[in-house]
Amino acid sequence: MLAEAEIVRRFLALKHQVHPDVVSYIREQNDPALIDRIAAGVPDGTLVISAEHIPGLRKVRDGIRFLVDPELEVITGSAGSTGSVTGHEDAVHYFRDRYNNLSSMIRGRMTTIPIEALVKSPHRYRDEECGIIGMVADARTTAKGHRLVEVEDPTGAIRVLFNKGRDDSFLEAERILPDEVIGVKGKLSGDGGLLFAEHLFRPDIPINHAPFKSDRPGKAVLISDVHVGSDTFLEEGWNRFADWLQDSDAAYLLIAGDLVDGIGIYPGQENELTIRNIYEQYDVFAGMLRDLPSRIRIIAAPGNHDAVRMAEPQPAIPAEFSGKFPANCTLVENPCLLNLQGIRVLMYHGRSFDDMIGLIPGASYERAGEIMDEMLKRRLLASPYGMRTPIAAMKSDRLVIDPLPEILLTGHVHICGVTRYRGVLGVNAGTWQSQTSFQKQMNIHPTPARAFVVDLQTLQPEVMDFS
Ligand code: D5M
Ligand code: FE
Ligand code: ZN
Repeated sequence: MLAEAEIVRRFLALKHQVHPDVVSYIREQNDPALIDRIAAGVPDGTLVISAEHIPGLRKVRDGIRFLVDPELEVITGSAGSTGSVTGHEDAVHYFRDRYNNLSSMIRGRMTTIPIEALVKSPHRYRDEECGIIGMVADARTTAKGHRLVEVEDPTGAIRVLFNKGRDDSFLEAERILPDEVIGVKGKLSGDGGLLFAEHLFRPDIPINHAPFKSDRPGKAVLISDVHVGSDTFLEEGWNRFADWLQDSDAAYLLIAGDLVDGIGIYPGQENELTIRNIYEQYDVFAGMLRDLPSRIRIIAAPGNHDAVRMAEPQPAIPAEFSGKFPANCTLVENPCLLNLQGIRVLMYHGRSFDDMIGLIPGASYERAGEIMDEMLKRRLLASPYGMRTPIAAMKSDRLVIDPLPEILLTGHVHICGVTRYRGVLGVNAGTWQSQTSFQKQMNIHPTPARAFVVDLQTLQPEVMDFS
């Protein structure tokens, strides 16, 4: 397989710069002749060769949307859809489901061998390039700075070494997270105990993915983390937002969790609450929603401050708390997949940011967009199991990103972020709460009182500042 640097060099020799997507495509195709074929077809004046210059690779839109209700459909995560979580056995189903879903996204792009075959008869594979797909059981950096990853498929387990000195995939290997599913191509050690990695595959988004765009006008407003009841909730900013909504042409308002501040969420919270009763917090929030134009369809999910179980998927806010919510508000689970006139929106509160920011070198709360890219590459909203993000091991893995949405909406970090990764728009919608004492300690500087407006015909976001 050609090294990344070699592919870049060959394009440079032909006086072209090249996008990393194209480099990884050529490596996956394992077809060096593709370089000349691509270069031959590039129009004059092209600065950087991108996926659209690959001959024969057409943009594919996973097109037709069948809509029961053409205005609003909850595809997954409607209230009450979360099944029961029972005992230990479901963890096995859960991980099998995650593996099946994610491995099938990689399988078409590489030839693979069951791990058991490699481990049991290494002599048969010693001199060839071997491919495996497995879930990451453990990932660590060795004393010499290499990356050692234990990978499991349904047949067995093997250790994979990413050499820091030679391999192009090393930078990506540093970002390998527990419980994500990866493909690896490499060479087996003499005794079969170790696979020396040459290329890392992730489920990822196809480079020719084209998002769906609505055929009729429609705008969605995206917000998160309202935190009603907290003494740092920004009522004035919210009122300016509510006034603005009166005259806006928005058809939808999506709220990605932490609707209220809750009670007993962190030690000493009672000293930072203006409303100390959870029912009253939801009633006040309900009143705020009732004051918004009733023509707007509101969709609201819970977050880690809301009065439902922490483990994800989190159930919708129950009737006990939502009695006074207006009729134009639909309560959904966290996460949920919505369909707004053909545009799929994956809404996830974002508890897993805490885990991913801790594990990914260089990641920061200030750049939530980069973490959303990492979620999309892994096709997982939350990768590690058993860390800060509690996950309910159900029969199927609702944290797998499938099908692809047009928009990924998150919150939780309280700092706005926007990204566009292979056609998917990622928005972290920020918060309506100014800096809390906890965030001061953590050195987190929120960007409060903002709302994002997305035009569903163009998928262009616009940020509105009500602070
Ligand atoms: O989260 C508000 C902010 O605080 C968000 O930026 C994440 C951060 N946060 C929340 N919990 C933790 C923990 N346990 N460690 C580090 N950072 C955290 P909210 O969910 O609104 O409280
Ligand atoms: Fe929050
Ligand atoms: Zn939160």
